Amino acid sequence: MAGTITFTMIKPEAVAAGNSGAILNKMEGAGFRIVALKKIQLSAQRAGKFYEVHAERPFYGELVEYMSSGPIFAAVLEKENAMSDFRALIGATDPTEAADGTIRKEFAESKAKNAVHGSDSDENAALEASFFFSDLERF
Ligand code: FUP
Repeated sequence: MAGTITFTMIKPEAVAAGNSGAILNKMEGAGFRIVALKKIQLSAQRAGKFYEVHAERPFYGELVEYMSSGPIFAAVLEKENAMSDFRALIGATDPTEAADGTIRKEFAESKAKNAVHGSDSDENAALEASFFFSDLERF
């Protein structure tokens, strides 16, 4: 039976540090199937649109600047209970609070530069996946 999907990004600091392969390996090792994957650099405008829900938060400007500062990997992942299992795999937003064995614990630099994104609901996973990928790019 096909699982549900979630959406992830490997963020600029993790890509620049050469951790993309290790992070993707952790995702596949945890049972997530890569449905779509691409390396892309967001413009500030596109990053601002992606994070529009945070527009009123004090960190929004820095978040947009950071997420457009270098290339990222965007991916759609599939697994049973993908969204919630993936949130568990990446760990807390702040790496100092992330559990041992999580991706953010191992790879994140800080709360802002926290290595990976993971969708926070099934609805957002579908919206975020469609922000980056057409149906023709998913296998
Ligand atoms: P998460 O769902 O764990 O990615 O966290 P949020 O949706 O709360 O935040 C989205 C992104 O905003 C985080 F990945 C990093 C950034 N952020 C900050 O820079 N400072 C904060 O205090 C909270 C979030």
